[in-house]
Amino acid sequence: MRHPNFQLTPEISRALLTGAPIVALESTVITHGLPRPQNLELARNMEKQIREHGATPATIALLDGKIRIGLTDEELVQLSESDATLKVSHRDFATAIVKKANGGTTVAGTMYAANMTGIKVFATGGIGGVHKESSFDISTDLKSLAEIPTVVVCAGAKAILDLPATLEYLETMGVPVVGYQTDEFPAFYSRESGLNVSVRLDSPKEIAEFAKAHWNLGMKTGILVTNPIPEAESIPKSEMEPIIARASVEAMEKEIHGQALTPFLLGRIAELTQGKSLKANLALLLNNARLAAEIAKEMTARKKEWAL
Ligand code: PSU
Ligand code: MN
Repeated sequence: MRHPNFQLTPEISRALLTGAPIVALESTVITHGLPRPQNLELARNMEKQIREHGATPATIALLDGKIRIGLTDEELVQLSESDATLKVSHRDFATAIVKKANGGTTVAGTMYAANMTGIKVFATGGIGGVHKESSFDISTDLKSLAEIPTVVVCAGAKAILDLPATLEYLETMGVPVVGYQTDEFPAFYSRESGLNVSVRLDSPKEIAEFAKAHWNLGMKTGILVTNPIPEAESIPKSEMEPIIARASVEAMEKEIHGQALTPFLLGRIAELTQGKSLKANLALLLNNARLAAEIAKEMTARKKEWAL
């Protein structure tokens, strides 16, 4: 792929040429989602998990205004320590480019860049969605899921969001919501939400076959794969609800809106749970990296059968 604003590492270019499995990783989780030094540790561990499961990781971010597909370890360090990073969703790419800025790409931003490059599988923690207390705050992540044909592996969405409204939006836009070994839409820290997925699939192979069937029909949407947090690190819904409610009220009182809202809520929830939510967050991210690597392997094995 040749584009003046994109820069791929030689490893990713090679993997793309040989049709090897690749998993894209977002970087807003590094720049805005997690505190230091856990952000760097997590970024390294996600890459490691993906390699150990037979795929090539492609962390996507902006450095000096270039859209970078794959980062060196020094660059991961630079990104994780940088203070002046942008949170880059669709409308922010050109800003980062003209200002030669560093930035972490959101789920939406990462889907865009991965798809431009030809990477079809992407692992993240939780997607953005429809916010609760705010009258018209809907994440670009949902629009991207409606428009960009990639498989996004996540642990559902946080209960800081209006989960029923988020699922309604995805239904309206024709986005399949897959439950991996579950019938229930997981709520990030919690395995339960009381809400249903559109289809339950029990293996990476079944997910790859589903993606093939969906896209070979001419569907253009993304596919959201929801992977519940491992039992041992999960926090029950009843324990999270009051904490989330308190953080949301504080955000309203402090008049925090827009791009700043998700990072504020995540930080407050980590404080209020005395780090338990952070531990859960790290565990589910690694769990998603593993599943995404398995799906990428199954998908590359079937590539020739695809109309894409
Ligand atoms: N949800 C999380 N952790 C995160 C994010 C969401 O549990 O770090 C990040 C992701 O990068 C996501 C973005 O794409 O926040 C959504 O932000 P917004 O709601 O401003 O679109
Ligand atoms: Mn928003």
